[in-house]
Amino acid sequence: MFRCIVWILSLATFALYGTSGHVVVPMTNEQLTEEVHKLEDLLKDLPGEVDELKTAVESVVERLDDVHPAVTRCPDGWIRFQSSCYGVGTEEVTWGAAQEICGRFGGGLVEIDNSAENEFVKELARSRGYDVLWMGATDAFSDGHWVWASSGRVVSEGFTDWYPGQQTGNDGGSQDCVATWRTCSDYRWCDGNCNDTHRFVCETRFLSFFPNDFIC
Ligand SMILES: [Ca+2]
Ligand SMILES: [Ca+2]
Repeated sequence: MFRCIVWILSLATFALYGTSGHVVVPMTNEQLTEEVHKLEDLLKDLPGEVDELKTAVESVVERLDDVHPAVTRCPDGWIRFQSSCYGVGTEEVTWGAAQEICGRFGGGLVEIDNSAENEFVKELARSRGYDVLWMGATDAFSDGHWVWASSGRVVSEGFTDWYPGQQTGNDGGSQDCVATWRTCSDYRWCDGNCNDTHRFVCETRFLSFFPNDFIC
């Protein structure tokens, strides 16, 4: 990603000033088209580079655990899994209220990145005997177009676990918020009315919870 940003800045600088530092004649259409194609190629590589960065961060965090375990702590009562902390809200609230509560802890309703995290969240519900847990995706702004609300990531571009037909239907009502649901084939994803009240799962990165006395 950093490489891409540097490239964009370099391109903008070159287009305005050339290599001499003086304002020059703008690039021709052909030159611009060629540079745009180079940028498009770089953008295609971004998802892979983001995954590499995530892996690198997790590796650094594991090392931090050895050096100073307190650095990677989660808020009291939260559970660590991979590179996040998870809090299960035990009160039944609307989807919007749940998102607001998660925000007070610097996070949001859980966003599922992979099958391991999905299974972890399902087990949070199973082990507690909870039928439903709100998660962080909504299609409130465009029916059937599901987005993870905190990050803005498009749900269909990553891991999904929809119960068949759930991501497109509204069951005659307004079902714009997603939850892991016991009755949806053992906690697969179903949509529900955002104003219904359920328990919920928050997610936040644990690195934002540095202890007050931590000294670098
Ligand atoms: Ca996540
Ligand atoms: Ca909907």
